[in-house]
Amino acid sequence: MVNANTLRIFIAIAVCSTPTFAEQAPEPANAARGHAATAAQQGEGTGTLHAIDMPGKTVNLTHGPIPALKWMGMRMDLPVTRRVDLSGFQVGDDVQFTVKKGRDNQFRITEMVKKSDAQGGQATESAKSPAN
Ligand SMILES: [Cu+2]
Repeated sequence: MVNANTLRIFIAIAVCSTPTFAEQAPEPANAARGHAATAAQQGEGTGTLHAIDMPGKTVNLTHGPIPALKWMGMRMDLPVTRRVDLSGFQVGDDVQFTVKKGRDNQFRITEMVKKSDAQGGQATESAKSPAN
C-alpha cells in the first residue's frame, strides 16, 4: 500500500515536471554544451580565445558570465557564423562578442571584435573627427 502510494506520488511529480524535461531534452545535443536552456535568444560577452578552427568556423574560448543567457563563465567551443572573419584573430586575443541562438537551437557567435580593436577603433574615430 505504502509503496503504491509512493509510486503514485512519484508519477504525479514526474508528470508535473514533464514540460521542464521537454524544454531541456534538445539542449545537450543542439545548444551550447554545458549551458542550460534559457528563453533568451541573444547575449553579449567577453572572452579569451584559446583555439581558432577556421575551416570548422569554431573557436574555443573562455568567456565571462553572460547574464542575458544565464551563462556562467566557462571554457567552451562556440561556432561562428559566416559573417565573422576569423582570419583577423589570433590565439590569446581578448574579444567581445555577440552570441545568438539559431533556429536549430545552436548558439553561434554572430559578431566578434578584439577588445584592443574596440578601444582602438573608438580612439581612431575621435582622432579622425573634425572636432579634434
Ligand atoms: Cu560557455
